[in-house]
Amino acid sequence: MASLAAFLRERSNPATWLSRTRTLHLFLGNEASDADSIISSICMAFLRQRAMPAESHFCAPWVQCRRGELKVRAETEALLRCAGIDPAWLVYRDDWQLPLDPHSHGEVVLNLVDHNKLSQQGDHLHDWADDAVEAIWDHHPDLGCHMGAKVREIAFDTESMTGLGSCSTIVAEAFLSQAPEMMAARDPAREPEAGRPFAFAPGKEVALLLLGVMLLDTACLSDAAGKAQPRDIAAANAAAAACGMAGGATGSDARALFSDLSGRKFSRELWESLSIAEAVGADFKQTDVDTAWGTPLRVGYASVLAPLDLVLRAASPEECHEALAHVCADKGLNVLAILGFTLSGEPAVPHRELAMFAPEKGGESPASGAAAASVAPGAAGAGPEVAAMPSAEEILAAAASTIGAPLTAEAGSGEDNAFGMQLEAGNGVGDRPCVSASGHGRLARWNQGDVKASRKQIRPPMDSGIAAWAAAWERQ
Ligand SMILES: [Mn+2]
Repeated sequence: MASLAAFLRERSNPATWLSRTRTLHLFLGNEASDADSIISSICMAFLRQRAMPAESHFCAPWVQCRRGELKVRAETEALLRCAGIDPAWLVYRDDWQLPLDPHSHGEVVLNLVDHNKLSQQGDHLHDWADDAVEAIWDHHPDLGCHMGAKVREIAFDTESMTGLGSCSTIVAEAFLSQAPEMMAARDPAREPEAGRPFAFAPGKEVALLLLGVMLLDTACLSDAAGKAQPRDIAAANAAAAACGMAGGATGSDARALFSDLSGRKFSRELWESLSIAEAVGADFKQTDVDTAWGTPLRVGYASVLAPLDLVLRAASPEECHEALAHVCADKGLNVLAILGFTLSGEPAVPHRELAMFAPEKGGESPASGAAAASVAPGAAGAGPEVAAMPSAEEILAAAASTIGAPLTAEAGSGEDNAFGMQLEAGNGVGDRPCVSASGHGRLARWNQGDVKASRKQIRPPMDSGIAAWAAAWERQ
């Protein structure tokens, strides 16, 4: 069995991917392209290739961020290098194009890892891709798409709104059941290479990669973070054993691995070096919903791992608003939620903040031109008709109400709101109040009492609440 490094090197030139004589199996992580998405899709492609004849089936991971965007994902880069993988060997979203016709070069099928609905973001996926999804391995709420896929393994319980801590857990379980030798103990006969903590027999780097992600996704299996489920703990222990780590996934070796990766991920210097636009793009997802006024409404969700005061720092509240309005114009957003997560102290105590920004001009989504044109005939002779749409104030209020977040200090007890949203006191960026308005838009900020509620929990009620509101909206 070739090593994971050899497997990836062999796939580093995407010009060799398509061939008339075989099926191309692409493995995609989600649009945010975090450590879980990148590592899980790489490892799953490696495992699936093992079960298929190479002459007729070619498995390749396709990383869904741009090549230049990996540097913002410092913990992922470090983890790859620690396992002997050069990030340059990976093929990124901007390195390759999906063929317009999936049958023009032999069959192309898609495998979704760490998400269960193909991304709407960008134009790099063609229409046929929706029907080419063959397998799904995920731990997010099931959006009920790609129902024809042969495999739909989605570890999320909609009743409790909780899923497995990491998609890497599912991948590790698959290795343990299908190729246990690849997750077996490290090779005692080999010395660690320079710069690496352990010596791996070929194929066993997988255990280190998956363990690193499981620890990152569960804050080192911490109870306070509330992410790790028994399956995560079991898989992490198996992976730690494979790496020969003393004390399993909670021993000193694993804790050292976690604190190195987490230190990079939460690095103040890293987040300080990013502009508002770069910070928003570091871990970003979006949803489009249909509206009563015609043009789709686009909601963005950015996860950031630094205090919002740091991420939103600007010379003045107006400059902060201006930068956020630029991001929204760039991405075609009508509202942007920024979810801040930080850890402090030892043992680490988690803290969450939330900001929502609605730009004054609204998003210019790619569809808005066509939709606006379709409204025009009714207004014949009345001059150019601008379709009525809600103001930034209305959109912000609607978005906030979907998660029970108060927009006035009186309502801000935090106790009764969904997710314990408490309107933040007015300090931080200049003298901005917790809800601030400018010519660029409106910004609201909350402290979040429920530290266990991440984007995975907040996005579904926001998506469906905004969709219901937008579909029923009438001009006041
Ligand atoms: Mn994940």
